[in-house]
Amino acid sequence: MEIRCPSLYPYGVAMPTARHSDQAASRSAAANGAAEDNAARLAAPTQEGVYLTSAQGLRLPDTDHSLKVGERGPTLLEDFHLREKITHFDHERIPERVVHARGAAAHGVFESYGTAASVTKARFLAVKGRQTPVFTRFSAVLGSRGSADTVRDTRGFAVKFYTSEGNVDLVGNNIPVFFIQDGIKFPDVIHAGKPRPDREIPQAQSAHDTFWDFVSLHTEATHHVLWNMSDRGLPRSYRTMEGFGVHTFRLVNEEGLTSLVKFHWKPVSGVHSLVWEEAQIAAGVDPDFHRRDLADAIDAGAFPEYELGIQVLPDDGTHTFEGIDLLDPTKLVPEELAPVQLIGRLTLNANPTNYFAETEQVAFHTGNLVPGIEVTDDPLMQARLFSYLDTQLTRLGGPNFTQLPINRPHCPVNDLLRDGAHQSAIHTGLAAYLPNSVDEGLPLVAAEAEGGYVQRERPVEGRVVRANPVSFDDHFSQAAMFYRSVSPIERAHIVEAFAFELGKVYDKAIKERQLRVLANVDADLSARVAAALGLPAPDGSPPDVALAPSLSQLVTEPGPVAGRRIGVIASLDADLGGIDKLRKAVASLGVQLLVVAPVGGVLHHGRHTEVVERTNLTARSVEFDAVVVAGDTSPRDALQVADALKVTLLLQEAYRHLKPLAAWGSGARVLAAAGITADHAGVLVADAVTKTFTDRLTLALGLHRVWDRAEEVMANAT
Ligand code: HDE
Repeated sequence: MEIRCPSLYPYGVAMPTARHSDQAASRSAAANGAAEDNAARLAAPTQEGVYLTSAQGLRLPDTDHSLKVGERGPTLLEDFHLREKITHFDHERIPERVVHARGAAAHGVFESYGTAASVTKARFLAVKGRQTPVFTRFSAVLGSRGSADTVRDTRGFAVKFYTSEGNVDLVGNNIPVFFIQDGIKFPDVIHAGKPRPDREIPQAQSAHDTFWDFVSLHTEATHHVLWNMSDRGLPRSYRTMEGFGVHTFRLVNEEGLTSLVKFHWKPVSGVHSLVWEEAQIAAGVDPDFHRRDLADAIDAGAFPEYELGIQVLPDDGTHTFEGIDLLDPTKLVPEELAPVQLIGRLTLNANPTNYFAETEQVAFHTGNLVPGIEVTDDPLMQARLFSYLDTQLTRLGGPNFTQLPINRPHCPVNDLLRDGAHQSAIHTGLAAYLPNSVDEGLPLVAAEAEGGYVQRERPVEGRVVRANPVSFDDHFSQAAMFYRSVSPIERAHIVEAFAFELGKVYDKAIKERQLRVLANVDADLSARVAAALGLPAPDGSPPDVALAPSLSQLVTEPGPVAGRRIGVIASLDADLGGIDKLRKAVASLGVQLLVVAPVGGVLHHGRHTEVVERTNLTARSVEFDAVVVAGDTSPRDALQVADALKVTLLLQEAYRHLKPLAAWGSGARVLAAAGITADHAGVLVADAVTKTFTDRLTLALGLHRVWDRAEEVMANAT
C-alpha cells in the first residue's frame, strides 16, 4: 500500500504556526517523488519586521543602556528589557552531548538506486529514484563542543532520513567496529577516554593513562584501537571519510523474507586522511578545519557525495558468516567475503542556517526505523536503543524535542503524546487515548499492510545470564588482519601513533601491558612500538589470518579532486598570467586556488589582477592539498620571497606532509631555497604554466599524497 502524506494533520492536531503548513506543502512534493529542499524549509523567517522588539513584540527604543537613576546612578529593577535580555542570555546554553559533542552538519538529499528492493521494503531504499531529504551530522567522540576538529579520534557519521514513512536515523561511525561488545561498558570506555577527572586534561585526546589502562585491560577494544591509531583516526575531511553502521541490521522485503546487512557509506571523493603532524598543526592554526572544509565545499558547489552500500548476509538463524560472529560489534566482514552492493547516493547540498537550531538540536536515535529495517540482538545495539532517547530528554530539556523543526518528521504525526515542557502543538480533541469513543475512535492503529511497523517474529530462548558467547573471546584475529592488510606506509603510521600515544602515558606498567596486547596481534607491530618506547618487546601468540587488502585506504589510481585547494605562493611581481591559466585549468575540476602573497590586497601586472587571499603571515600549509610557487617577472622578487621564513616553513611542511609541490619559472628558486628540487618525488618544475604542467599537478592531487616520498620523510623524522 502506498503511504500518502496528506497536506494537513488529519486527526485533530492543530497547526501551531504557519511553518507546519509550509511543511505539509513540501511533504506533498516529496510524495510526488520530487526533491525537497530541507534547508529552505527550515530557513523560514522566525524574526519578522524591521524594528527591534522584546520577546513579547514590544518595540524598543534603546538596547545599549540600562535604565538608571541618572547617568551615574544605580540600575533599576524596573528595567524589564534588561532583565529579559540577561535572563535569556543566561539560559542560552544547553548541555553538550556527553559524547560526540563536537560536530558539524549539512542538509542534503538521498536518492535510491532501487537496487535494495529485493531485500527491503523500506521505500526510501527500495523505490528507484526516490529522493529523501536528509540531515547529516559528523562529529568527533571525545572532545568538548569547542575542541579541535583534527584530533586523533573516531568520527560520528549520523544521517537522519526524513522519509514519507517516518524518520530513519543511521547513526554510524567512520570505523566499522567498536571498542566494546556490550553496551553496559560504554560509560566505562568513555570515562577512560575523557580527560582525567582531577585536572580535566588532556582535551579530546586518547593519549593518556586512563584510556590506555582501559583498553589494555579490555582487549576486546584492540581491533578498534588499531583503526584509531591508523590513518582512519585522522580524516582529511568529512567529505573523504567512510561511514559504517557497525552493527548487523535485519532487512525485511515485501515477501517478509529477511537478510542480515552491514551498512557502508562510500565517499565519492575517496577515503583520505591527514598525516599526524599536519593534524596537530591544524588543531592549533585552524581548530575548525573539518567544519570549515565542509561548509566551504558546499558553498563552492563541490557537494560532498557518498554512496550507501550494503553487505548482504544470510539470515539463517546462526548470526555468523564465514566464522565471523555477526552479533559481535568488534568484528567486520571483509569486502573480499561479501562485496558492498551500492543502493543509493547521498548529496550534501546546503549548509545549516543556524548552528544551534539545527546542528546542536538535532536528535538522532538508533530506534528511528521504518518497516523493512529491524535491529538484531547485538548487545551493543540493544543498549543504544535505550540511550539516545534518554539522553535527549536532558539535553533538549524535555520530551517534546521531536517538534523542533530539525527533528520533525516530514509525514503526518498523530502520536497521542501530550503536554510536557515546550509543547508547541495546540492539540484538539478530547481523547488522548485508545480505544476511545468520543473522538470517533481515532487515530487508527495501522496494520502491517497499512504501513504499521510490525517486528518479524523471532524465537528467543535461553537462560538469564550475564555472559558473552565464546566467539566473543577472539579479540586479536581481526586486529591482526587489519594491521597486516594495510600498506607498509599505513603500518608505519600505526606504529608511529602507538609510539606517540603510549609515549604520553606516565605509568610504565600500562605501556608494558599494552605491548603485551600488541604482541598477541603481530610481532612486527609490538617490536617496533617497543623499540620506539625503549622497552623490551614481549612474547605473544599472534594469530595466522587471511589478509583483506580492501582494508587499505592507500590510493594507487587518481580520484576526483573537487573541493581540493591549491596554495599559490606569489611575490609582488608574480606572473599573474600564469596564475590565471592555472586557476582556469583547475577550476573546471572543482579545485580552488588561493593566492598567498607578502601583503594583502590586490596584485596587478599588465592586464591581470589577482586578489590576495592569504599573506605569508596568515597562510599555513595545512589548508592546502598542494602548493605551487609562481614564477616572477623579476628574479629579485623571487629571492625576496625565498628569504621569507614563513614561506620556507610552509613549503617544507607541505613537503613533509607528502603534498604535491610545483613551481614555474623563477619560482623553482624559492623551492630550492627551502631545500626542495625537481629530483625529489612529487616535485614538479616547469618553465611556464602549460597543459602538461596543470595535468600533472591535478593527477598528483588525485593521488592525494606523494606516497613515494613517505619513506624518505619518515626516515628523516626518526
Ligand atoms: Fe552513540 N551516543 N552510543 N555510538 N553515537 C550518542 O546520543 C551510546 C555508539 C554515535 O551527531 C549519544 O544524542 C551508547 C556506536 C554518533 O548527534 C548517546 C553506546 C556508534 C553519535 C550515545 C554508543 C555510535 C552518538 C550522545 C554503546 C557507531 C552522535 C548524544 C551502547 C555505530 C549523534 C546523543 C549526533 C551519540 C550513546 C555506541 C555513534 C549518549 C550507550 C557503536 C554518531 O546517547
